[in-house]
Amino acid sequence: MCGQQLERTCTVCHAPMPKDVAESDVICVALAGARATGKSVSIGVMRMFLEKLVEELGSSLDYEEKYSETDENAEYLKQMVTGRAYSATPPSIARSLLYSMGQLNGRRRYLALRDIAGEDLEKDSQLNLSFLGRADLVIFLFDPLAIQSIRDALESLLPQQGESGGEPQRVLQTVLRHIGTGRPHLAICLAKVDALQALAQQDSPISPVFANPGAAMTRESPTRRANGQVGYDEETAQVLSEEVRSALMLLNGTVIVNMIENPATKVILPHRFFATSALGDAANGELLPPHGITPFRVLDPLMWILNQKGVIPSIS
Ligand SMILES: Nc1nc2c(ncn2[C@@H]2O[C@H](COP(=O)(O)OP(=O)(O)OP(=O)(O)O)[C@@H](O)[C@H]2O)c(=O)[nH]1
Ligand SMILES: [Mg+2]
Repeated sequence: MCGQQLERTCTVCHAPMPKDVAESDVICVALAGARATGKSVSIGVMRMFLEKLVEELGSSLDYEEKYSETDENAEYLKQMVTGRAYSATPPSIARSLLYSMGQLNGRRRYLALRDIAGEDLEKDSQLNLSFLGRADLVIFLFDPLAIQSIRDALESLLPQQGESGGEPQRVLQTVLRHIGTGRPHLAICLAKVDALQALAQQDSPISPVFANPGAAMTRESPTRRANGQVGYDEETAQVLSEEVRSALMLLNGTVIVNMIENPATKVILPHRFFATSALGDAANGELLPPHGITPFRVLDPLMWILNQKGVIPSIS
């Protein structure tokens, strides 16, 4: 015995972990997608909403700086205050962020997030991404602004947008390869949906979808029971998933749907389609939208996994 205090570490990457991690429920969520699909912005915005949610559930959300690889304040939250968007996530790290959610529904809970740089998924990176197979949830972001016809239709409606990332189906292929024989839940998000909502009044094949006021994709998610208690609305989530699946197919995303519903491995992961917007409006170059951010359904994928893990009850 050397007398030194031993620290618990991950057996794969040797990162330090909290002492009570073995007795706790750690919910692991990885964000994946091509460059500039909005992964890092989503993490910053989700954090603000999660804080409120955990508070309403009777606990508190705390950032575990000691067990995270990044300065959350500087990299994920400062943009909300300064009005400046993030720069691209540097490759070769896949930053991990750990949050304590305290005691929720009778158990100590942690949330671990991994922010993968799109660059690492677009090229053949040497980075060990095996955690994708061990994650509880992989959120895959699909950027409609990367589709040239959508970008052209929105040209006069949006400020100049930055360069878009690589082909989503190739990135998804890489993600599925790293998932391997793992069985994470898979959330396929039609991100930056504010841009598509802006198309409602235009002459585009996708316009009727967003001009329909009855569509779940144009409404915020209900997160409460009649008695005011927080909950997950399974029925609406399923309707939304079907709507997004159809919209993806209209956006030439049939290959994406096929890769998930009829994978080469024959193993269909538990999956669901989502529509999210972290900013609620287009950023203007480096600056965030002038009226501030107005996120839309950004917490839906996390609500799904929190419901699946028994942290929040179902509404319907
Ligand atoms: N219209 C719109 N634009 C968004 C939204 N979220 C992010 N963006 C834009 O997308 C850009 C890229 O966002 P990031 O979060 O840095 O993208 P990323 O996926 O982390 O990119 P990498 O780190 O390069 O992989 C931002 O600078 C914003 O301009 C959104 O909800 N709506
Ligand atoms: Mg990023």
